[in-house]
Amino acid sequence: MRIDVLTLFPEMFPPVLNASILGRALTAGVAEVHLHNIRDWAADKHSVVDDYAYGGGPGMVMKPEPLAAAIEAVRGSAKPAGQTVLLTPQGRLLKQPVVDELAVEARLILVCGHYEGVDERIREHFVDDEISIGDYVLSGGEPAAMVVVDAVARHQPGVLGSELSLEEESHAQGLLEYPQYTRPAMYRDLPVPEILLSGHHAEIAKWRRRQSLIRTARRRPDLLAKAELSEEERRIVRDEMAAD
Ligand code: 4G3
Repeated sequence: MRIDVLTLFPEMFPPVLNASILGRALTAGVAEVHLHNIRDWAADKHSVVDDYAYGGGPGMVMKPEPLAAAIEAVRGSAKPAGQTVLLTPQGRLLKQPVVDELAVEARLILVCGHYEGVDERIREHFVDDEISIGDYVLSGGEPAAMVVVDAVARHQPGVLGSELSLEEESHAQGLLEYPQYTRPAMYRDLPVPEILLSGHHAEIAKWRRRQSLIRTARRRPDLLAKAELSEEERRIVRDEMAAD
């Protein structure tokens, strides 16, 4: 997969992209991220990329010409063009199914907005999709683009964990993860749950499933509406919700 990022701040990306599992995946060539400075497509000698809003009001708006030129140039540089996605608080919310959808593309172009936003004509005529990573406003779309790169890269074959089936990843089933422990078995006066030390794999799987259900019922009851649960699992959830 190839991801092109259009941004006014390309220097924000390498420290994040080169770190951790994501960094290893990109170094291994599992995916390529190409960074482009939108300012390079500004036409005037001062490289102006923003301007006042028509109709007045506070804040600046990103001008259409540099953005359009950047998108067209980057689209032309490889085939197939792939989806052009604007990161914006007004986009559809990024959830695992949206990640899964983006992850199968051969190419993605991520556009990071700044100032008070992007000229509406860019949204309408140069962008295929608008995505928000959550209901809050950032000073720029860059952190949101990094979230998309990370989430999408995790799905590429060869990335640690990408071979886990949807069966195994509890979030894919609409549940929260069960609690995890590692050594030591006793930390200060805090023991690891005995079942996990027992070696009874079937019992451990049952315990984990139950913990996922309890945790989801407590923290994210909204997720349970879509989760596929057995009658026994529904009972566990009901009991947990009743126990206040
Ligand atoms: C306004 C994305 C602001 C319009 C971007 C871009 C939050 C998110 C911006 C626009 C952002 C998010 C830049 N803030 N929740 N700020 O994904 O197109």
